[in-house]
Amino acid sequence: MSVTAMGDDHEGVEGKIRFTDKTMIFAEGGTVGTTEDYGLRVENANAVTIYISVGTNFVNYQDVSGDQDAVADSYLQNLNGGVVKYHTLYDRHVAAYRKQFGNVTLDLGRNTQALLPTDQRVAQFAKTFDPQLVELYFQFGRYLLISCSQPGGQAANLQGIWNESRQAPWDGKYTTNINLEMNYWPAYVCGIPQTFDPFLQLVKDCAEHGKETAKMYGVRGWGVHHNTDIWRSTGMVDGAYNGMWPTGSAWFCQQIYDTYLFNQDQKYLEEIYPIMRSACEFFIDFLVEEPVSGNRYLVAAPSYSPENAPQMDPENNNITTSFGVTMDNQMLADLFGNTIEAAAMMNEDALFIDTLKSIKRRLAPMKVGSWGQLQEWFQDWDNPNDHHRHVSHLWGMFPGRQITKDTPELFQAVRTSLEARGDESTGWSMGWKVCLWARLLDGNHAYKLIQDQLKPAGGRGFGGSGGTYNNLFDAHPPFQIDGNFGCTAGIAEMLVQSHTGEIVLLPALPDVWADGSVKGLRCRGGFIMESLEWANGKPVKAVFRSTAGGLLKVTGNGTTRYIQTRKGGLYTIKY
Ligand code: FUC
Repeated sequence: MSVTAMGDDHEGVEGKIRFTDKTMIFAEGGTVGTTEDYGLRVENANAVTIYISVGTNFVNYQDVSGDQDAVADSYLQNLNGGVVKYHTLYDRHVAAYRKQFGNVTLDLGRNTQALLPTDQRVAQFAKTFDPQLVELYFQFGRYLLISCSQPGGQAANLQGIWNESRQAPWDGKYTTNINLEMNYWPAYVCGIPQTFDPFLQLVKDCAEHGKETAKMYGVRGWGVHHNTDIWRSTGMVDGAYNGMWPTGSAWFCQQIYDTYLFNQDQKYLEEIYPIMRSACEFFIDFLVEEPVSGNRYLVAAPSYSPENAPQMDPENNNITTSFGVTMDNQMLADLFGNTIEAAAMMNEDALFIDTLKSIKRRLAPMKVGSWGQLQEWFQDWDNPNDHHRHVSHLWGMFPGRQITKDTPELFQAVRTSLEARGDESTGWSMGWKVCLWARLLDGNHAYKLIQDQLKPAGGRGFGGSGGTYNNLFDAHPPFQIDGNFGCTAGIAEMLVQSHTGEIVLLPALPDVWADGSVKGLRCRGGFIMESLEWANGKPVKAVFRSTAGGLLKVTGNGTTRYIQTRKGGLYTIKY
């Protein structure tokens, strides 16, 4: 049976997607027939296997000339007229899945809570210790990313592949001022690098399409604003309040370069370098001198601190557009810094490297404000009672790497800002805060955030408190998958960190996880942590595989070890 349908028109634009659903039925014994109202009738069968295949005319963001029928047919052809049985397909699927899932294990202990149904465990988690639920949630996050992001497919959007309605919240798109990037935080550290590919493809497409956006501003390079979609839109959407944020490309570049730090793959670097170079060209032309400080810092303007507004004027707090906001300054420092690093490895022209360096020197620095907070805006406008879900100005600590314990004043300022912001928020905001508290090296507070996130959500629709649904899906609310991924990455970040040029074991271990083990997490420098065991809150043994050679520097239990590694070598450290 075959049904063909069309995508809806949207905001006055004609729907262009066609899709065909072909359903094939194999009955063992009995008969298969049709009914007058276009249904199927199976009678007297012992067993029925139903195969559903869906094809669309989507080829890529510029091409919808595909043949939806042929695509749907091609999947059914794999059945070879029913010769290939369900069990064979199922076994193939399980084997392909296990290959990706099986290389990471986490053991934080287990108690009788693990015997309860999941809804009760979520309801009790904040008050009753249930270490296995964290392991389950962590592995569920890996499962979800494997399931919704595979090479050749689309990147995980706001609902992953689990949107249930034709009009998904926020159109089921990609919000680039946090949500899309958060989806990919676990990809490398949690040992599922292949899931990163669709994101990379999205970045490549935006780097191409975003040249139009650059032209709109009259500058070179490419740009993207706070949102994109399957059509790779890069211009401003949703008006100035949400959309006037021209720095999305800087975040994309942070994430694709961070991936290089993990995989150390020169071919990959060659692939991404032109994207980073071109993003820099955009900002070389786009940045302007700010008129306030007297230092003529180069800033992005107009822009804003994602979706927040300074609250110094309660009558007028919906005015957001600004310049030189902290997140932009951090992302630009990161972009230019990383591109300088990459440029040296790519034998880039010296003049271009000098230009990058001279721009980087003129970017606005981070500032500690009047109540000890890290300023969110260029001016000291932060309100200590502001509990906004976005913590954009803390980007320099996570996912960025500019604020560490080696910058103690800024480190403390992040803490002050985060304490004022409060813990409970939307699902994704709590996931981000798990990562931030891990980078603040405060395992107990990171764990408190996991408790906040793993509590029953307020409801299914908009509004209510963020948390987790009974099936362990994250709740903004409504359902939004990013919080699952943010928290999953945060759990890994509590166990190992590698953003400062060394690998730090158990940097943010909460007291309650005194004993445990983890296998398969990945570290920058091309190292796979084949295993880490700890007892009484201290590492006992760690085993690393080097995939690229080079110096392995590992800090654990108060000591630092240096090991010269060779590609493929296995190194054991005992404490
Ligand atoms: C941004 C966030 C919202 C939500 C939406 C999809 O606009 O500020 O909280 O996650 O993206």
